[in-house]
Amino acid sequence: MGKNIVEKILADHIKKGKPERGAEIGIHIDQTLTQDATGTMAYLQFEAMGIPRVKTELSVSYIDHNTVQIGYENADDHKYLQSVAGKYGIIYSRAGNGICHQVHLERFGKPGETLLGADSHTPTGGGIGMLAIGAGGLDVAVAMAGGLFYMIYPRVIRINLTGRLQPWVAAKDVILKVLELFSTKGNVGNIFEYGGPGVKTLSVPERATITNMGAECGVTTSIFPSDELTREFLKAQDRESDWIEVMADPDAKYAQVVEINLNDLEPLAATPHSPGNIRTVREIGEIVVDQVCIGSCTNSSYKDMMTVANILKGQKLHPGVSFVVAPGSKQVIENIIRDSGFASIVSAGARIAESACGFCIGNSHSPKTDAVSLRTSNRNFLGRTGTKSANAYLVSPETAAAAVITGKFTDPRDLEKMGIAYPEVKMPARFYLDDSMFIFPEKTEGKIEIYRGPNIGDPPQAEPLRDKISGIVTLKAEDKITTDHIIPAGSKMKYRSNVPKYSEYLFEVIDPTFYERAKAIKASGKDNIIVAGWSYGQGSSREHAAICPMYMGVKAVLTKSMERIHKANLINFGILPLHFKNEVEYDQIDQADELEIADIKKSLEKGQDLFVKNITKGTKFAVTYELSPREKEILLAGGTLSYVKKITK
Ligand code: MIC
Ligand code: SF4
Repeated sequence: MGKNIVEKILADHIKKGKPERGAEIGIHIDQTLTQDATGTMAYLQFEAMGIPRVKTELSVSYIDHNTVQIGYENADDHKYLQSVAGKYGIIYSRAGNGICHQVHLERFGKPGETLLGADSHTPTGGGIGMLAIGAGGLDVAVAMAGGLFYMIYPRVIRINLTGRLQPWVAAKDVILKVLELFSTKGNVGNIFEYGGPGVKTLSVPERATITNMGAECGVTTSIFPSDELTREFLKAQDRESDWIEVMADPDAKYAQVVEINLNDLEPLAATPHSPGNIRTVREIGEIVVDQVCIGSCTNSSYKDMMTVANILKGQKLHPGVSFVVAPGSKQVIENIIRDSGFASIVSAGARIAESACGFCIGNSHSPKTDAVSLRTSNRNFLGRTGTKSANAYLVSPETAAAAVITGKFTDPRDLEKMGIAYPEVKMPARFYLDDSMFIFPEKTEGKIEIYRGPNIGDPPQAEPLRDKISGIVTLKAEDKITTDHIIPAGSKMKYRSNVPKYSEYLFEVIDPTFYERAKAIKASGKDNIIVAGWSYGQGSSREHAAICPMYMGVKAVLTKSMERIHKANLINFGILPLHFKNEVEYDQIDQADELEIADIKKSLEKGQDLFVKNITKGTKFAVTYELSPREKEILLAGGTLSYVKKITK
């Protein structure tokens, strides 16, 4: 029987478990990537494992998130990461070299291999035919130490592309369409595999835009075939020898097949405050726009930048618009300078931001109060821009550029009426290349001292699972609570290496009093328990959304459903992830209720439901869990770090 691409790559990498849908499998990881905001914790944990050198084929440590450097904290973290990279055989990508996913695609991604990244948008690598998966930093640390990565053997959904995108309709509109079809919840355990005759009409960066934002659907990853266009892209990067063909067999089977005719698509936007709220740009109408931000790992490639440059050539920005451009990498900047695109962007009035995450994570360029902000990034969760009252819309570079000129939401197809022709951007046959912003480990010989400034603390340690949880519902939250709600990034992200301080901002965006409540409950000797609706933990891979709750004494999270990476992070840090057996029980719990969950160990061992006694209401109800035997052992050991130490003793 023929195989699809996912089955082929998994077959080459599976080391534990059976290739059966829904089963837990352990796979070998060829490459890893980390970024600085998740990386400090990942490397602190890696250090604690006591392994002398990384065991992967290639590991890269990128500095791209916390590059604002107000105060010493970010710079301390960078120096720490640089010293760790040198000591343990990791390539260090310096601040200024670009956003991890863009740079990794350019310089390191390899078709047919596995990549595990401490960032949820690692699936960008799927654009080049890699099985690229986002995970918490601790899982990435384990992979660097030579351990397997555990995942559910996926359900593979084929997205069959036919036709060709019409002028002014972009790859971003393809993934926004996918988000319209699949939404941001209910896709755990699936992988999107793209195929069909439309694939060959999309360049590698366009494919990468599509796989990047599959993360918003909550799928494990997304992947395109590796074909002649992939070969050309790698050749232009002077990496043709990294190319292999990766194709699905003609008779490959899929759990589901979805058709998208590229001809039929039109410019789309994700409206506030979820990437799943999709409308056409025409439907939205001519809303006045205050800010346009172009960049982020979704849309910051050479092709994106040249498209914007060609649209803006000879144009000036509208007086009402603040316009920010952050090219994705140093390579992108150097190539658009050489091909005269940069001048058009600057001349149009762009504020050029560093090649980094910047505006995307609310780390800079927060818009004004109540602003309408058009962004080419991938997430528009409440407060993520850094301005809680702002309304962020996610659009293509074409739609963003149109608003720069008109000052309002504009279907980019209407630019033709203004005499602006559709820019057909050709991919260069050869990029200008310069790897001098990487520090390769062989150049860091000798004994390297690890640098630890005052911002670097010890990784907090979970405690072994107790048989009884006796606690208070510290927070009852709704559906689709994202990790941006749980622990904000932006200006608070500099505390990533300082868990006690960072914990003060838990749930700040939805409930600024959470921290004080949790502190008081912990001080009273009770446990903290979080209750939430569907799709808890959407979004980022940040394990601080588990570490900080753990630090505050959260022992269980009880939800209607939970997203993959967040659930793994909770387990890694010893927090019990539970589900309502009967959803109506959610309605019968209130914040501040006192709950008791007893006989936990015996029930887990026997695979039986747990029972929650609601002492306040005088009720009792069953809750369930989806935990593999390995995950149960991790919880019993007190988190992954203790578990790894135990099994490698
Ligand atoms: C994000 O886009 O939310 C981030 C910031 O890149 C996160 C990682 C983090 O929180 O450090 C992600 O996507 O995993
Ligand atoms: Fe950086 Fe934004 Fe991409 Fe996250 S989504 S990696 S913050 S650019």
